[in-house]
Amino acid sequence: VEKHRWWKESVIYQIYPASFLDSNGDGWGDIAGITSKLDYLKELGIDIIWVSPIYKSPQADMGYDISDYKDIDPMYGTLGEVDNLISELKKRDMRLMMDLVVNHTSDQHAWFLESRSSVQNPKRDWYIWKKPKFDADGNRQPPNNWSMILGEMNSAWTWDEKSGEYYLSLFTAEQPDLNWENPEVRAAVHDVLRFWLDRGASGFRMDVINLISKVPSYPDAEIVDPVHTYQPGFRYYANGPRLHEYLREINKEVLSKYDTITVGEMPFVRDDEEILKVVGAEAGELNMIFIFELVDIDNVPGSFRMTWYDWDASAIRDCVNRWQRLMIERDGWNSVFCENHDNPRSVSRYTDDSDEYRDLGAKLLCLMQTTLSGTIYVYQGEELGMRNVPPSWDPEEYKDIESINYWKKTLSMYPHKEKKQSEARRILQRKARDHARTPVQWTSEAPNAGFSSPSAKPWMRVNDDYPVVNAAAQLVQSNPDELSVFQFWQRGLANRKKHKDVFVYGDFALVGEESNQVFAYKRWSADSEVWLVVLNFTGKEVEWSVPEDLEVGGWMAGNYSAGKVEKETKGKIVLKPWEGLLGECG
Ligand code: ISL
Repeated sequence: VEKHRWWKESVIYQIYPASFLDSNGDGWGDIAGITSKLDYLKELGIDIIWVSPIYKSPQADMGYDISDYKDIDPMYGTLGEVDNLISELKKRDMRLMMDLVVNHTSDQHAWFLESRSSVQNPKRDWYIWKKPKFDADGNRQPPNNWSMILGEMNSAWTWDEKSGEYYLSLFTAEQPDLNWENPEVRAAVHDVLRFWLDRGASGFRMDVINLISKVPSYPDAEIVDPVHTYQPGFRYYANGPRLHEYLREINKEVLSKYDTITVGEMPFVRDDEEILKVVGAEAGELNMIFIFELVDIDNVPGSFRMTWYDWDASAIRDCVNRWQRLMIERDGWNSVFCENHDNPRSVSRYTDDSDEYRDLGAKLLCLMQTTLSGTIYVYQGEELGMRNVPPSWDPEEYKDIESINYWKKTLSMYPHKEKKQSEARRILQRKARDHARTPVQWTSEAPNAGFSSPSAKPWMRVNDDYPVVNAAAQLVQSNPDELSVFQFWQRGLANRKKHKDVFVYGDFALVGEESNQVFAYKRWSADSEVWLVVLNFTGKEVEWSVPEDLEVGGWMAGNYSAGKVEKETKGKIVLKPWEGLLGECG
């Protein structure tokens, strides 16, 4: 693995600005709120913050629908406040990563308003417009059967009555896809990148960047779901024919002239060779990607998010193993993450978020992430073990456009079917993006947990558990024998940096028998000891045998204890529910 790259060793913290910290009492988080918490983040061990979109936006999809790439939405602040944030970051030797959303714009972006205004407009071709098709009965139909990603029962095409054509809108009708085939569009995007790099940003998280090139014939997708009219079409727009050309062009025109970090969101693609074309050391495209294998672990394969699929530790093991190999054996690079703003809370999803196990579960996942190769991304609140919203919340509390579309569609399709509705409720309770979007719980202060002033009404309801789960309670070490989730992360990140030859750049191998309960691996480098990580991904006591060829000197850390762990180092050991161990071997 190619060493000594700052973007490989850095720890990134994702901020979802609406829910981070509200400094002016309007119920929405803001830039000044972010700036006021930089010391907290520094203390945790963070080097870079990635801020989800703060540009001007009608907020149809919480800022992932941008109407001006070079200005800030007033609800978040001003360009001057971003400059101030950047200089405060620099003082602390930290950096800023912007969120670049250029597969689509808002339907209120000036480019789209022009494009929509008439078939002759010079910007018509900046978006993807197509004539309707007609069925046997003469009814108007979209150009193909692709479904919408954030409203999976709808068509991906939106009808424009005025010009008599459809435009492609893969995510929602408010997010028309840009036409990257048009060189003017690409030049305009390059210009946006330069604007932010010149202002002092250090790089970009690139939203669904692998969807920018579509198969030009726009073929119908195969039917995977006969109940619905529209079908997932990602075979025809994920890693399309010109993707690599476009990415290399971004590099040549812009990135190569700066010292940047780039991470591309890359859903729907699992092919090793295709991935290495993007993130291989010599690829010249992106530093790393977000691949969704781990966070899609409970989706029905081939489907979108609003589905349920059972999984166990062996699925985690297979997925992590594959990724560690791709990095280490083939000199690729990648990101390590369990959470983001599009997924439920990891402690609720991969472990047990009951009062008894929440703390242990969060630490188990921390132990795993801080001992794997890849650039680490911590999502706001993950360092506190924040959990999903309680099942008792009514679907009306959910604010995300995807959840709202899904719930509305369920009610309209099954108005009298209680069973269908409760199934849909159950899916929302497990999978909705809202779970990660509740305000960060800073203190135990009623009613807004320090996110906003007590008299404000937060844009989204605060999770009921804030009196127990909050940052203030976790910053103080009340009991020297016990670490909070925050302190456990702090230690984990520090240990990773101290032994970066092992945990960032080292070798990786699975350990022990294949198991659907325990996931164990070892890490080492040329001149280091071997480290052993053992993770019990069940809520039961499980017996596990230390392999005979591993001489475990001692268990250095574990999620049940603040210091050295007293446990057998040879033969059969008993792992407690959700127990994770880090051992040093001779
Ligand atoms: O649908 C998915 C797989 O089930 C998603 O992972 C999908 O790829 C993802 O939602 C893309 O997310 C990004 O782009 C969206 C935005 O709504 C998300 O918040 C953003 O992270 C459109 O910009």
